[in-house]
Amino acid sequence: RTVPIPEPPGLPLLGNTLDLLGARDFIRSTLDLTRRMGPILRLRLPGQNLVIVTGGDLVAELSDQTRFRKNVHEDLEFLRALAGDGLFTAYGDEPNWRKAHDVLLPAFSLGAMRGYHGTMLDVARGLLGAWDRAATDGTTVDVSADTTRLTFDTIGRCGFGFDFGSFERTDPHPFIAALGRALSHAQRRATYLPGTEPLHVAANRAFRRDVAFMEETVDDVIRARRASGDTSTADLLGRMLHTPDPVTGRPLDDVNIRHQVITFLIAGHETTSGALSFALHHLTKHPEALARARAEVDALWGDTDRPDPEHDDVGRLRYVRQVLNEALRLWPTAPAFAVEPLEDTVIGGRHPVSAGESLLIFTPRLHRGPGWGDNVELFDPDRFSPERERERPAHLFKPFGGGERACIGRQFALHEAVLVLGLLVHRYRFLDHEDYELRIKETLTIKPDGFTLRLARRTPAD
Ligand code: MNH
Repeated sequence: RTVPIPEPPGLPLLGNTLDLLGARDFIRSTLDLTRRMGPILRLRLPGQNLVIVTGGDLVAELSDQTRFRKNVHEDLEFLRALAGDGLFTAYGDEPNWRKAHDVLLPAFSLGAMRGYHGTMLDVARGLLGAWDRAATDGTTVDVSADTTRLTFDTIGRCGFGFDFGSFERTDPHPFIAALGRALSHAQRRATYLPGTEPLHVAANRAFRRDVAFMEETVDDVIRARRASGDTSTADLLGRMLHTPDPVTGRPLDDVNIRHQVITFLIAGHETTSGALSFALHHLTKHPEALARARAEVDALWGDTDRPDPEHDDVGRLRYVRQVLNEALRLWPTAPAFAVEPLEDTVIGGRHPVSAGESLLIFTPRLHRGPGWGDNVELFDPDRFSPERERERPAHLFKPFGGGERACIGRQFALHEAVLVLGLLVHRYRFLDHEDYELRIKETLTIKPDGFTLRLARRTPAD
């Protein structure tokens, strides 16, 4: 006996649009809707029919890779104009996915972080320099803007030897500006009503110009690397240019390499900067957690003015990592990913779903499910203590997606974020000068909107 997936009552024609417009923003309205509706629901929107899954048991079932694979849903489809068959937007059966995955996986292993650590630290010092100036001048810092400068420069330099110099400029680097415009256009295009294309001619032309500019910039970087005769495989670009894929014996082609570079720039910056911003937000509101994070960094670095963290220190910052995990539990910065059944099947023992149908896993609700205990809205890094991690059933925490299409940049993001959060907590007091109340800014990812801080350098007594 099968039963259809529950649907919230909707109005004819408008479907369930009103459910989503009801609350302040998409994340919060989807949080409300999924709390009311339970572990699975179907939403009918104009032109779209969406299954949203948030129950732990169902997510565990959908993690079975013999039955399900990644679904390239509509938002990702629009990104293909920029990122083509790059890792993030490749279809399940595109041959370049496996090829690039095999070539790049070693460059993202835990051990590979040793090679990036020095550059990550150098970029982090750029952020500390900017925040030191703000502390001295008594000006406020825009937390998401500055952490985004940091993550862009880190992926640019570690990935491709390209320096955006974000802390030396007030306006974003032209490439970053073009990428920002292109991403918001791709997003807006998803909401264009059918038949209104003529209204968007200018916007589409500007989009194509931005994409062309980004492609030229990346192609120049690739050409310059080839021309330099440098065949080292120490960074992502070197690896892609000079590692033969084990199956075909040939390296990735140049167009695919361009797609990967753009993919890493897109995937590698907003998510990590959002995670850092949410973590800082929660630390300003939870003095007891901040005190424990401080005790941890002080034990490592004392009150030296210019600590010189080594690679292995990052693994020692266990509580700082728990803080980041807890921030990613409440606000997973890539808040959803989709899978599709390989064949028509029944899920949860009773709901029929079809091959290829998009099943969206909405992680902010998964991460607030009953398996997380009481008071799921409370920021509590002890949820990620080693003992409680061991007890927690698998598949309840998915900020990086799952299966072979899970985030390849996970170790990279965590190494960078733990290092930087540790350094910030060690050096500053965070003055919540506006008594900031969390608002969420949504693009492809989520981040705190309008979150600013005043800073003061810590003194040994703090
Ligand atoms: Mn990342 C895939 C979240 C940092 C590069 N990333 C994913 C997915 C999630 C995700 C979720 C799965 C998407 C899907 O199934 O459709 N990523 C994050 C988060 C952070 C993050 C929360 C930081 C915090 N990601 C990074 C960084 C990089 C990166 C840093 C690169 C340096 N991510 C990727 C790539 C993929 C991906 C590439 C696609 C992998 C694949 O499909 O093979």
